[in-house]
Amino acid sequence: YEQQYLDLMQRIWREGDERRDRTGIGTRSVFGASLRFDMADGAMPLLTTKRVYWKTATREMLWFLTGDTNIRPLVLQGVKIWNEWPHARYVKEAGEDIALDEFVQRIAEDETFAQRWGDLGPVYGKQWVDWPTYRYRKDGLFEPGEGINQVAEVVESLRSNPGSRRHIIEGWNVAELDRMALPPCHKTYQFHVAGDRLNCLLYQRSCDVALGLPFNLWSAALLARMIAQQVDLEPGELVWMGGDTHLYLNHQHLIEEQLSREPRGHPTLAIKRRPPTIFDYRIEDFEVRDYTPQGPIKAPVAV
Ligand code: THF
Repeated sequence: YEQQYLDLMQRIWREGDERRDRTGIGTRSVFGASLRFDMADGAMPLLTTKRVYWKTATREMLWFLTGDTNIRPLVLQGVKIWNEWPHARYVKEAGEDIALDEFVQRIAEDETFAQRWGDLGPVYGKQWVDWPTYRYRKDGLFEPGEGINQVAEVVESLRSNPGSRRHIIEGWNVAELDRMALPPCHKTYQFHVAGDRLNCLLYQRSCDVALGLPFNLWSAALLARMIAQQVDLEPGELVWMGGDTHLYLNHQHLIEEQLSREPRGHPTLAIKRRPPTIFDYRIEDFEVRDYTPQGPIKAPVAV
């Protein structure tokens, strides 16, 4: 399976069309790509051709499930992957040109500052567990309704109506895109029951293949594993589909290094406890086995 990832990387680098992107860095890109991975027997799509920080990605997933959209809980756990966006906003809106490290330290130390500047807007967590609704009144005006917990509803629908074709968690709330630091990339998750197995399909509108995709694949498989455990199904297939699937031009060293390496072994994930609900998992519940990756390859994230 990892070969599919490396083949995709190679194809984009060789044949992708070069285009300027929102960040100004430039990418090579293909439109429309897919990967399939069988999660039977605990297997996980965790790359071995570079070290992937699966605990970081897992902490991010657990943070999504809390519904939080402020980076502070991540910062306090040493997770840095969302820091660039609030920092860029702070520099722009507060007009104070402070270094990223210093900004992050203020987020950690000053809760009031974090509330003001650490929020990403109504991104994944908010839409997943508290999608806002409204109700029309008799006078034609509308008032706020109760938020929808899509994750809880999918768990419930998988139990009560496994054959449904509507087991969907959607991040793309059209009405709120303009308040998000970044509109969702991994925007749609669909689940599907086949016999005693739970399949998961992730559709991602835009994909940073070198930095983001290793995380996105792990996270989607992790979510599928947690949900499968909650609804007493075996892990099935993970299907990944990408829209604009790209490599940033400043990731050349990463790409060349990674393409020179061979995949090595088949890591698995053990979940050591069965928490009472999908919202009760903790980082200690997860143990990765047989993971002997090659070294990490650092590269800058495009903001
Ligand atoms: N924007 C861009 N340009 N790329 C992305 O991958 C991306 N994301 C999220 C939102 N916007 C994005 C943020 N997720 C890393 C990993 C995931 C990210 C952002 C950054 C990253 O730098 N990973 C490094 C270091 C990991 C670490 O220090 O823990 C790595 O080597 O993997 C994709 O959803």
